[in-house]
Amino acid sequence: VSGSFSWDEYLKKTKETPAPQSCFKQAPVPPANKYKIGMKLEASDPRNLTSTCIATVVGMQGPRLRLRLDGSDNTNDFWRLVDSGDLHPIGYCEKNGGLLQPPLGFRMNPSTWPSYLQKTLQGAEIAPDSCFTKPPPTPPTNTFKQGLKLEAVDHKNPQLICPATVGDVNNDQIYVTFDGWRGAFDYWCRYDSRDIFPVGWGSLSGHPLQPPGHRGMAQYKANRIMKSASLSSGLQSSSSSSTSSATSQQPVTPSSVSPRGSTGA
Ligand code: MLZ
Repeated sequence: VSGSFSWDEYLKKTKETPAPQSCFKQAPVPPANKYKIGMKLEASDPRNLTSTCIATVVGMQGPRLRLRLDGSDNTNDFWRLVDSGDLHPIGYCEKNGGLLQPPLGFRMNPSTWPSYLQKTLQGAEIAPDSCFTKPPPTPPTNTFKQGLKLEAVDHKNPQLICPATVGDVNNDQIYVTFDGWRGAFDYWCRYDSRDIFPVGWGSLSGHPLQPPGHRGMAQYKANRIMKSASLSSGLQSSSSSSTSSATSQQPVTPSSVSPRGSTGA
């Protein structure tokens, strides 16, 4: 499925503009991923942000890690960039006067946590310091504009990064709308979210990029077929011009999503 989508062609067809790199809290050159599956590190518990827990790398894609908190089940995995500020080497928490905590939903008796922790770390493969990369600087202000294109993590399917459009801007928030999905996956996030990327980030970083949804893709393909058909068979201009004026608005335009623009973060 992925690999068939080309931003170049898509942007030419839709006559849309990518959001510039300077909008994003992302390194212009995606960080190298030096982790290995099975390595352990410290991570903030996404469901309980004041807790630092032990996490294991259970998967990866480009510079993104799929993490599972030790002592939790396998239904609460989460993804972080290798240069996320939420990740630290084992020992970091204690060095800074903290205590490692059991994850929310620790499956055993809380009183067994200290011995569980000790056993977990014994003989474990510990992620070396060289795996950790400082997070990129935060752009001073929100410079996104409605209608600019980007790549964004689908929060309902967080392993996926998909073509998206800024549907609205409100102070430090932007509304991420997914091309071709009629709003089902759209969300508000901060402009400095680590889940949004400049156009081309997927191919630069080795992370697959999903194609736009059916609606966008159908229009995109129809446009291509109409063009080649009219070129080869000399279809007259009235039908092809009405098609191209309709498709030039596709996929889902910012104006069609703005009525939902008042929902909060
Ligand atoms: N299989 C899922 C994936 C949807 C992904 C959308 N991303 C914006 C579905 O078809 O619902």
